[in-house]
Amino acid sequence: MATCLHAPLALLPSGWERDVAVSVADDGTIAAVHAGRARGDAQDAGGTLVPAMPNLHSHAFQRAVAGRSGQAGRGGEDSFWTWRQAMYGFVGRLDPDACEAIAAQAYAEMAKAGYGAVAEFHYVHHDPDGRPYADRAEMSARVLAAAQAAGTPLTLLPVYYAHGGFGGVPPTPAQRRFVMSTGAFATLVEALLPLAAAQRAIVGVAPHSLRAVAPDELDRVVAASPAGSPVHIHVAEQIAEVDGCLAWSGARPVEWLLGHCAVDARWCLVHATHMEDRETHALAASGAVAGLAPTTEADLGDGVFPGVAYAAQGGRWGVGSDSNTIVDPFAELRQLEYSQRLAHRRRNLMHGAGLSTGAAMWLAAARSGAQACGRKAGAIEVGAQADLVVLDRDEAALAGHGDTVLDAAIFGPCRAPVRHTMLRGLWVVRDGHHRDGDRIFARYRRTIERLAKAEP
Ligand code: NGQ
Ligand code: ZN
Repeated sequence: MATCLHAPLALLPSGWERDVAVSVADDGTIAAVHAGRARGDAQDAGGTLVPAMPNLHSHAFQRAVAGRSGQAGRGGEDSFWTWRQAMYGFVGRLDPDACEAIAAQAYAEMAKAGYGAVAEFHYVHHDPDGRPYADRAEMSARVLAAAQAAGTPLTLLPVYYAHGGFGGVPPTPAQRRFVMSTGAFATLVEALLPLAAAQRAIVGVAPHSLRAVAPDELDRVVAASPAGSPVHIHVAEQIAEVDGCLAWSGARPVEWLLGHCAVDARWCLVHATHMEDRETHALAASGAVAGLAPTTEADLGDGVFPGVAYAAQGGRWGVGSDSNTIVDPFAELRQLEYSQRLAHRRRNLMHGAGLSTGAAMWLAAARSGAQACGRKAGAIEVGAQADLVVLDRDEAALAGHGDTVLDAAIFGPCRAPVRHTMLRGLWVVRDGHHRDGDRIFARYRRTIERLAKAEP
């Protein structure tokens, strides 16, 4: 049955509007939006309405590694690369059941935190010995089942991974669970299409990185993508990666990618942290989305994305929870803006015309995040998926705020700004509780305790 919601304040593509009525059709899309309407017999939304934030980059299984990488490596030397070793250690113990349980917990947490659709960059395909499961799509099917359980609109990005470094370096034993031929990859993509369609999930492709994928493979992986679907790739996250790319090709990673692939609006370049001005300009002009994961990038010591220069060129960007060490779109936006403030020694840098920084960032990230997920979503407008967040009007940090409510939620003393979340027209989170959160958490707890016991 169609729903009509009414909110005293809502963030529409045009900015803040008062007394907004939103009709949601049975198919989970927005059928009508009207500002300046009396409530009538519409349902009271329960607070300010904003679009749910598409999460453009997740490795759901890494949720189980959160809080387990707090010890510096030997000699006090710790980095992205030692964290990766620790993370691979966990990969070695991940079985299909755990994959599903952990992903469901991560997706339920995302909905509670205000995320809508999720793009899952999924690369653990095989068993711990690197042998394909009897069903080659086993692990992908577990990710789909987790999204189904959590009510998450999923964009599944099976990852192609082949090498341990630039120039076709062979993969390490720890990477053998990720590796397959381009032929097997194309078969996997085909096999996923009907599974995904059954729950209205989208299938794209993800060549892991220029480190892990050779140029001819990159072409074949993109050719294997369903027409018009998203193409995501990690790029220029670490200085060692930039140096490795220069040594291999004479070009920087973003420069190489833009020079060798027809990068357009289908593409999402994840991280793109290290760019020179000409790369920043060229990426902005391509129409691709820069997939930022500011809290993960901070956690891993990646560097600072050139946000000010990129936004000045009209570059599109969105955010993702990536390692799921933090699952909170408000925190991602805060980290992004603060990184720019620290670098430029100024304030309110990721701003937008006529809106406060919080609202401008939310709108920009939601729109481009939806593009990266390959969905019509991320905006309260007719035809978009009804992925909506109701901010908590009983949260002290938000009290008394109108047009500044997102600034209070992002930059203020607020831990839990989200009250309700609607995904594809259904209330998945009510009063901070996920509709299936107890069952999902019970399974997660059993799983994580089992895996912790098995820790070497
Ligand atoms: C990943 N994560 O694939 O999970 C990567 C680490 C790599 C981030 N880059 C592995 N944040 O890039 O080689
Ligand atoms: Zn990633």
